[in-house]
Amino acid sequence: MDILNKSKLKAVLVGVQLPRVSDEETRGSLAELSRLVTTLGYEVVGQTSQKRNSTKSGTVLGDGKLKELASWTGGTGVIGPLVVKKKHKAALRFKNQDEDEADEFAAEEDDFAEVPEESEDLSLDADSDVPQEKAQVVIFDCDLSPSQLRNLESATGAQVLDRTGVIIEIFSRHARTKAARLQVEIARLTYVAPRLRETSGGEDRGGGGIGGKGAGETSVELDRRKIRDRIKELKHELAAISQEHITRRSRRNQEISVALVGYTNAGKSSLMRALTGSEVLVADKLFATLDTTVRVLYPESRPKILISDTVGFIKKLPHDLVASFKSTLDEAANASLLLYVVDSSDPTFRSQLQVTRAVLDEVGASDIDSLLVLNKVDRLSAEEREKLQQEYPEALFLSAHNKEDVANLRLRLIKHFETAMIDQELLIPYDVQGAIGEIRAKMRVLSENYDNRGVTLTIRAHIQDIEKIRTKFGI
Ligand SMILES: Nc1nc2c(ncn2[C@@H]2O[C@H](COP(=O)(O)OP(=O)(O)O)[C@@H](O)[C@H]2O)c(=O)[nH]1
Ligand SMILES: [Mg+2]
Repeated sequence: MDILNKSKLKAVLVGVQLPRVSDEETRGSLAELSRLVTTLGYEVVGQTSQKRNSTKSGTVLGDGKLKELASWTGGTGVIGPLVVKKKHKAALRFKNQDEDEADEFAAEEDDFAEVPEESEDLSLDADSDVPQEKAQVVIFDCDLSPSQLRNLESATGAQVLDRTGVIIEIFSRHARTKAARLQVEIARLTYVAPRLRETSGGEDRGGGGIGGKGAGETSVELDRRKIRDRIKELKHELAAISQEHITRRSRRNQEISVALVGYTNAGKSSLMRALTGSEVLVADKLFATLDTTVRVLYPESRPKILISDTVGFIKKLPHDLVASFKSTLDEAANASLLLYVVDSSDPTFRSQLQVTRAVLDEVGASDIDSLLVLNKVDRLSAEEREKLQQEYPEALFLSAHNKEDVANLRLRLIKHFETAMIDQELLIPYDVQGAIGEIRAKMRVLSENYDNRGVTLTIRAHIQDIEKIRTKFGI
């Protein structure tokens, strides 16, 4: 991962605190955005937030705040001709966007007039975490209209993204199955369509006549129409495969897998790293080819246990994205075991757990075994911990940062799968080739004895797997 570090783009985050939203919520939401943005591979170098009556003004922020932000990115702080440096634009581009066009258009007159400027800043100096380095990307923790996006790019000279854009990009990286990819693509196109003016120049208003455009249809309108058609097509495809999907589910992967589910910040990725060891991925060719969110439990068990990380529930998930979020949970819906991970030090974890369970039921995971993991117990007092233990007697209490806890969880996982297994003695004559190697690779060998008839192995495995080996080698 160090190779990537050098080329990481630096990002600053901007929160907007509306009336009746507490400081705590604003901070929590920004912290979540920071994790999402880091997931996308940016380095978050600073952040700021401002109290506003609404997010509707042309630049969202007040003039003073905008200047402050622009000083972090090397921009002018005022809306002028848009100049986003090309090398800075590489980070997050939607597939259909034309990379070159963003440089060409200048802000249009109507940008300024479109939404009247709001009242002046309520407090100019909300908490800022001033970056030590120049940032190339600005990410807003709210939704931005196409013209706000353009105004902000103009004033900051940086690439500007909003929360929804970030989330859609994460989902598209996590969508693995055909259905999930279609679902996310629909969400992406729905998001992109109104923002098209942004990258297509939008200069030939009312033109028409060229390239099959309808009378008076601009190129943007044409593009939008194409997108609408594409969305329709995708929806048809999606409907056609949902049937297929059900049959695929019944052919559930033979491999044993554990899926970590829960809200972002619960500690899923930390647990994943601790359970699998980050170097393993690079070392093990087989798993390096799998998606990075699936790794093998380490030290390895027999049979191997795969661990998968999920996107994680997001607090303010825009409604349009709910369907595509659910589709990214496909990994979890196919797991052999679900680990519900919660941050036990977060006072809202109970309601989060409820939502998580309900959604997993909806995606067809209700018949999967599960364990509840109350993470971050290092943050609890002895009394708090005791109370929780009474409330959740079945739960595993641990800290992802504690090696011993993680080792215990590993044993617990192995034990979980072993309860469905049986111990069996197998006599393998010396003239049977290959059986011992295959058994060792796939199963846990409890003991071995050599005598003149052959090797007697005591193995612990699923009965079907033992039968398979017996049939294959005639033993
Ligand atoms: N104190 C404490 N912090 C933790 C623990 N597990 C994770 N964290 C921290 O919580 C934050 C979110 O963890 P992460 O694994 O990214 O959560 P995810 O969003 O569920 O993948 C990170 O700053 C972690 O270092 C824990 O057991 N104790
Ligand atoms: Mg994570």
